[in-house]
Amino acid sequence: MKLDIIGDTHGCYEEFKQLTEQLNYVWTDDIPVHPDGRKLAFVGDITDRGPHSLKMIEIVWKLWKKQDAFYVPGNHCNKLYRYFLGRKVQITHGLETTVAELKALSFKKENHVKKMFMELYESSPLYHILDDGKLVIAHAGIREDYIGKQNKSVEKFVLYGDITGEFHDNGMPVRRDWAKHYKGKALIVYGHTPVDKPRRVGNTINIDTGAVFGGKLTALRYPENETISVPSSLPFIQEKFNKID
Ligand SMILES: [Mn+2]
Repeated sequence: MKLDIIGDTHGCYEEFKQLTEQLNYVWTDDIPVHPDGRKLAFVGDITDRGPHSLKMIEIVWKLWKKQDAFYVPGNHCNKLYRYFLGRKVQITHGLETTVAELKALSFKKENHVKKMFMELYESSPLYHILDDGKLVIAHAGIREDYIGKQNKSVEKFVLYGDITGEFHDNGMPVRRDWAKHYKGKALIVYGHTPVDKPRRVGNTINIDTGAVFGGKLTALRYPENETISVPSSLPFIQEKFNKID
């Protein structure tokens, strides 16, 4: 299985397009197709904050429908899903940009996007175990003892990470560094916490290089285990990047 795993896109369609072109995908009918049959995988958080969230939903849905992509949900995906269910969610922390894009559409088009996203979300596992267990893709990462399990604790972990319930002064939740304690054999590929450059700790790699905060959009080529990044076109916001190492 040959994959290109894409970090948190958050509506950064231009960067996504550039990155896939650098990975030798050819865009046909508005989706990237690889001449050698490589597939894409997304670590989640495809929407919110960035300029083209709905385009990302459409592309990921189309690829997934053709079985040309794997997708796992992130916390922003989970919130958008709850919004579509009609639950009371706060239209903040980036969801406001996605909702504004939706509101600019006709009712029919809005409903079409909603249907695509809900189908994608409902059909996707909390995390993917691929390549005979050698690869795990989870939005915020996963503890070794959670691999293979499905419950509320696992869901919370893969969506939000190892959060303590406390917050930093800048409003960001305090997260424990689970990767430092991970001793498993499977390679864990994740995102969620923006870092300046792909962060490898043991058998884990964080590929969220903060595209939506003016950093980079990164892909991990698997099984080559090489990263490739393109710079973001958006303004750089230093305080959004995690400094812990
Ligand atoms: Mn996230």
